[in-house]
Amino acid sequence: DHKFWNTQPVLQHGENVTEEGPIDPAVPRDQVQQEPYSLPKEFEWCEVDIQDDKQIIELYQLLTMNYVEDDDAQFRFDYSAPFLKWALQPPGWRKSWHVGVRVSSNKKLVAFISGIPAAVRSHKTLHHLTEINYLCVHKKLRSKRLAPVLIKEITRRSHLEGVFQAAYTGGIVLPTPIATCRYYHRSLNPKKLVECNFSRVPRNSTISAMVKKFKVAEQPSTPGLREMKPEDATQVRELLNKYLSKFDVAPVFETDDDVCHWLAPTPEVVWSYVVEDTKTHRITDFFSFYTLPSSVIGNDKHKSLNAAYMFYYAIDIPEKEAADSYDTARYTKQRLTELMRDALVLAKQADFDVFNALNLMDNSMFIDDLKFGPGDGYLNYYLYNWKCRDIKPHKVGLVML
Ligand code: NHW
Ligand code: EN5
Repeated sequence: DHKFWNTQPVLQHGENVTEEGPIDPAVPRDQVQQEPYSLPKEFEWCEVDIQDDKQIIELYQLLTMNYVEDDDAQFRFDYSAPFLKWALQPPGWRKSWHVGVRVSSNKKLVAFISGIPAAVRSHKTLHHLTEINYLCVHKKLRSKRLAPVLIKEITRRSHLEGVFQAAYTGGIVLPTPIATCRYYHRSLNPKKLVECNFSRVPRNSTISAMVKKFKVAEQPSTPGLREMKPEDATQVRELLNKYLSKFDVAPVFETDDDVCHWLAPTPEVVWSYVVEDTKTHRITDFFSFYTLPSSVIGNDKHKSLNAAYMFYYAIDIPEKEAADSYDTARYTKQRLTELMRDALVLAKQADFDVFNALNLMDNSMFIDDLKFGPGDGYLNYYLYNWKCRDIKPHKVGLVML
């Protein structure tokens, strides 16, 4: 029983979806509650101005010490300040959706929630919705029902902007996931992963056998592979939107600006590559991954694990393969496996310790061949105020940071 979630416009446990659509109707702006929700008296609301160096560091420190951990509290996500600036300021971002809570007496930042605007399609409906992320309450203030107040406040601020749907993901199960994906991990630095207790040496193996098993090539092998440039945005947008159209939930990149923001390389944040056909100079393939280190909790030797996460990718299916669904699948598996093999090489060159991916999109086609193994974490996908049928992991085309 969920005292808070029971009151919210989300699919309740056991409810069937007969028709997709909103749960609550949209409300005109002048009928939206104009005052912020009340906080317990020792706290006050603030907008975190992440363009201000002092405030982005306060947010970074709150999250570094208090954000998501794995089930055994061995690792904690350590989103960098440049990453947070990128993640929270896409085209159309709003300062009023970077919501903080401070202690009134000393102004210490103790809680946060954010929204960013996004165009996301579920089945046949295109939503201009809010993507919610970075919900965090300081460890010392847990279980005091602050999270529901943060959620209601970002909902109110979303309604004020005329947005009545949201998308969010989480490790925990709430009412009610539209999809559940599993994390997979590909070791790049097995020795360090073992020293951090991220992975173990199997009983029938040794460290040196593992080092050998997870070696990758020195250089990528796909002809025409190069870093993406902002000038590639138009072609990447077309290629990616077309590829994403086959999934049941996926973003729509509506402008070249969106593509430049999310998918052009950003140092230390996002890594993006294209394959330019050596003859026609057309872009035929694209892939990207992002940097998200984790703090290693209570380890004497290692303080941080440097992880790359698979982000968006797309391949062009040549006409002769596209004519037949069997040939399409075979081509996709082959082409993707070779591209992702190169992604691993590039990630290794950039000194990542591990390459992570979820079993969404077409990732299952290369996960085994490229020696990814299942992790102990799952990621649940949610839509707020929208009834939506269950979606299988391989039909999920949305990646949230
Ligand atoms: S998921 C990562 C969330 N953050 C963390 O896990 C960081 C570490 N944990 C914490 O900081 C990515 C705290 O434990 C948090 C909860 C703050 C998580 N989502 O204050 P109370 C996101 O950011 C419910 C949703 O006492 P707490 C996505 C819980 O079920 N609800 O707990 C965020 C319970 O309700 P119930 C969550 O431990 C999406 C109530 O909160 C939740 O001190 C947000 C307990 O509150 C979670 N991850 O603080 C929803 N974790 O009904 C957006 C707990 O079961 C919805 N709860 O009694 C859409 C809004 C926009 C709509 C626009 C139209
Ligand atoms: C919203 N955008 O559980 C974010 N990570 O598997 C919130 N496990 O790293 C969503 N427990 O399996 C948060 N090693 C959900 C994820 C929370 C973080 C999380 C998991 C994902 C993880 C590692 C470490 C486990 C430590 C003990 C794990 C095994 C790797 C091994 C490599 C070799 C092949 C077999 C698997």
